[in-house]
Amino acid sequence: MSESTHHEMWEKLNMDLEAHDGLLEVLGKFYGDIYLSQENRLKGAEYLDFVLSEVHGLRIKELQDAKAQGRKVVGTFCVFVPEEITLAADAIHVGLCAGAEAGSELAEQLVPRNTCALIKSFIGFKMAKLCPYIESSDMIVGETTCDGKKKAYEAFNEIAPTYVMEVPQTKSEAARELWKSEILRYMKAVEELTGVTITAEKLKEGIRIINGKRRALQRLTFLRAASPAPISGRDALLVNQISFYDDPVRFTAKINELCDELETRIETGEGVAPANTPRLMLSGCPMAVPNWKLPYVVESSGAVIVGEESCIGTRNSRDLVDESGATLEAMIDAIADRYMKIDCACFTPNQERLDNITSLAKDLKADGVIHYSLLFCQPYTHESMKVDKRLQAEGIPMLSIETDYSMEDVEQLKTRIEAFVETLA
Ligand code: BJ8
Repeated sequence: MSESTHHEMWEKLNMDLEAHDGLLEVLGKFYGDIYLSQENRLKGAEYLDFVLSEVHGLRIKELQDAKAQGRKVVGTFCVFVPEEITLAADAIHVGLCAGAEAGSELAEQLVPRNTCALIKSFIGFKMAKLCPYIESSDMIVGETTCDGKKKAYEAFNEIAPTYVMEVPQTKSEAARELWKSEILRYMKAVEELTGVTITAEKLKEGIRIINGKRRALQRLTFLRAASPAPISGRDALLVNQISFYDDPVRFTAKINELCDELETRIETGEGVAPANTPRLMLSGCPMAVPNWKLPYVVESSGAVIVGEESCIGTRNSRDLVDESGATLEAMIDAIADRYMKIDCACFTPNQERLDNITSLAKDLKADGVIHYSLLFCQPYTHESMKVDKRLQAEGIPMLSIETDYSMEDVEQLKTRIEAFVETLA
């Protein structure tokens, strides 16, 4: 498909073509510097490169073609929105979180300056007409997680109608009931949107597909325990990022192929860095495309990343939906139970996150953890202190980083990370 056909499509989506061309140019260069410069990349990374190069092109064309055939697109910002339900209504589920600064100044007309970069980014992308996913969405779903997002959706609703799911803040029985009722409400809304009635058969299939996707991601996580590290943290993050955009069945097949290749590498002792390279795990806020800053800095500072404890990482793949339920009711219960296990820092208390981080760091044989919070993110900045305390008690060193999407602090981050890595070597 030619660039000019893409342009026609973007124009129909009412995007700002000039600004968007500028964005793609910067991104292309950024991707080249961060990804294509890597050595010993897997053959399966060609799929990642292709999907990313066409993330605003062929994938959007696929969405438009599906829409022309009557299917609907649901855009989301949080791993709490159950993809199984979206799929059961024959709709397509995509992530809308953004990881670039573009449009952030415009976003400050709607949300305060001291709002995290992730929120400013999705609002900015909409206001600057830069995101073909937002423009392709027939339904945009927000959620009551952190205060920043809750209030942002009220403002966002003025420029893009947003349906909001009420995510509870605790893990009590009452909270679980509330969450189940929210899943049912979402189910009804998606049925109304699509005109499709969700049957037990359709939901079972949705659960099977999304469990398949999560199993492939779990397999990748597990293989990264090998030494030397068989895949870079940058590429593994990209796999997790792409999981929010690509067709889930195609994605699952490709990631399983990539894992086959990883297994062969592990057998032959091949890796992306020597076996004695310090192994770091990232933990904290999600890193949306194209937020590759921290992984790049870490892996340019003499370390290799072996895991991501975040929603664009293990928090989204760790738990599966129980597939044994035969009735619609049993499946909804299984979905509610699975999603209530998400250990987002918006919950109080959130002890299980500390347990999960500790066991993941041990499983992946991480020498240390970098806790990553976006500036102005209360929940994760707060929990970084608890994570630090817990990891200290376990004898796992931790470095806490607070940053945003700008490149201004790259040198400063590099200095801190290099010093941390030296203590681990
Ligand atoms: S389940 S982590 S995807 S809410 S960085 S916007 S928390 S101020 S992203 Fe998240 Fe769902 Fe939780 Fe996961 Fe607020 Fe923090 Fe910004 Fe954040």
